[in-house]
Amino acid sequence: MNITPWPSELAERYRAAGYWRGQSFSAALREWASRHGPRTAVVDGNLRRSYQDLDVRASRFASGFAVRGIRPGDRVVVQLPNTADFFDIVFGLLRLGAVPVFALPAHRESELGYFCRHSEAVAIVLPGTHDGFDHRTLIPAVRAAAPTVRHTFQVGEDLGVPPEPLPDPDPGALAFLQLSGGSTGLPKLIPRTADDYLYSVRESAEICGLSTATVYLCVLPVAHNFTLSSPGVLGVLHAGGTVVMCPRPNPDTAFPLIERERVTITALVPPLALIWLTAAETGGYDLSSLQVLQVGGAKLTADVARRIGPTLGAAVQQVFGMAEGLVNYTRLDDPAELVEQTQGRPISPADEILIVDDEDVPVTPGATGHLLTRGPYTIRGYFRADEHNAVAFTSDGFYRTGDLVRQTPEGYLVVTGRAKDQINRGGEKIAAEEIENHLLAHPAVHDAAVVAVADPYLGERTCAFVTLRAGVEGPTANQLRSFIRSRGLAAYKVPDRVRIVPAFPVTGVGKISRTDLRAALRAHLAQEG
Ligand code: OOB
Repeated sequence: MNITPWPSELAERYRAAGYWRGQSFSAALREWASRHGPRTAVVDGNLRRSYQDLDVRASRFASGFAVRGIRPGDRVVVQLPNTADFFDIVFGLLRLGAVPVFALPAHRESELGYFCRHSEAVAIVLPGTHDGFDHRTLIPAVRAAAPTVRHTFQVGEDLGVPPEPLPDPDPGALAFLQLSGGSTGLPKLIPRTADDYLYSVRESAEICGLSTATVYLCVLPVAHNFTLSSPGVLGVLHAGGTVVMCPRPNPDTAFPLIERERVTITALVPPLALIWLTAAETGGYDLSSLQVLQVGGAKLTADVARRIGPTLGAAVQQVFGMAEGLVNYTRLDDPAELVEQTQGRPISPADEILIVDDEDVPVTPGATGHLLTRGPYTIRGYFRADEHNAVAFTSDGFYRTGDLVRQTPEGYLVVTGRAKDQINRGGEKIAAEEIENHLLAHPAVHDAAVVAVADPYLGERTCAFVTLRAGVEGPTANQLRSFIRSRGLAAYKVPDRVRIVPAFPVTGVGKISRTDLRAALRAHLAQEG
């Protein structure tokens, strides 16, 4: 089974309420093209593609993948930078009924090999050289890790062929796999269906006031859930607006695009919002078209939220979402207090929110607790992860987000912390255990614990505590960082600091859990100031 189904009675209710429309991505694209045909859908440098173009190219790419032996249901790992190619490849695969697995451009052989192996992918689509790195060099390692991979395709290759008619994919079936931030050793794959995903896309577009006048700058990696669907590029296409692809997130790249294309809305993580604020203060570009700045992925402080309006001339919208489903938005007409001090409220009246204590008992209203959720676009289980699903979901199907929140009397959520062993490095998620396992692979390392350190700019950075084996020539902290880098993983996962200690600074006796160990080390760091 590729997806954990919703209970049939609930599924019926979601259909009856019009949340699930029984429309595939392929059919959605066809509908958008018939409604908005000649309008500009995507801008990438000097390239402009109409809705009609996207639809025609999706059919050509779908058939192109088919003649190369990709079949409906086959998984294809895609690593796509922010270019117009994204739409050809992803809509091509979706039209065929093949299943994209959305890797991020920062991923390297360690992650890509794992995604291919775990999803039993038959193909991988990689960029050539992107941001100074030649992704083709990853191919041998990926193939060695995942013998199912029969084809490698390069972004920018014209894979299109004259289209053949194809059967419409099942809107209730697995459409694609997103990545979880993860808190255990290996990232989990998140199975999404057209039914559930397109519901969140339509509602998000509505909540964010998108229309044919919308011009969205795609700054964060396009395959991330925020950029793809909250409301993201799919929300914009649903509304008939224009997506402008931004190849790099820095102001020097983004600001001229905002000025030239008269961008109305964009989405950033908090550290980027800070960089943009600083750059905007020095002026130089006309950013007056910008109406909404969405900020999400990590906690935005009220102070920064307050600076956005006056400096960028845009309304701020907080977005607290997760690739597993649930997305919360502050609304565009909310009072300043809610917009600055909360992370919004859910998309749907059918989103169920539970805030519970350590024993899964609901806390008193307004108190802080663990956020659990289920609803019409929140998954019921990760892809092929039975053991993990048993702990990540309650027996009645609530997803344990790992976030600590409280709810205001208005029903808005305030994120106050996190119970999961994850570092949120400016929106980029790092599972402590994944990095610990890489450190433990070093022959001189006896034990390792990775924790978050507060950081004024990124919110959090990573610190790895390491003890070495007795009697071996020990590596230095820098050598350990190089070792991690040599393991072939995304650069943002390399620990910002490595501290070699004689023993873990844990008081008390007896065996302690890794969670407790990490907590003790965090406390130790906090004490040092
Ligand atoms: C988004 O999705 P993911 O899957 O990369 O990460 C989800 C996690 C949440 O569980 C939470 O821990 C954290 O990221 N998070 C926030 C936040 N938004 C996400 N923590 C505090 N404040 C926020 N505003 O990050 C994501 C997906 C869709 C839309 C927006 C973000």
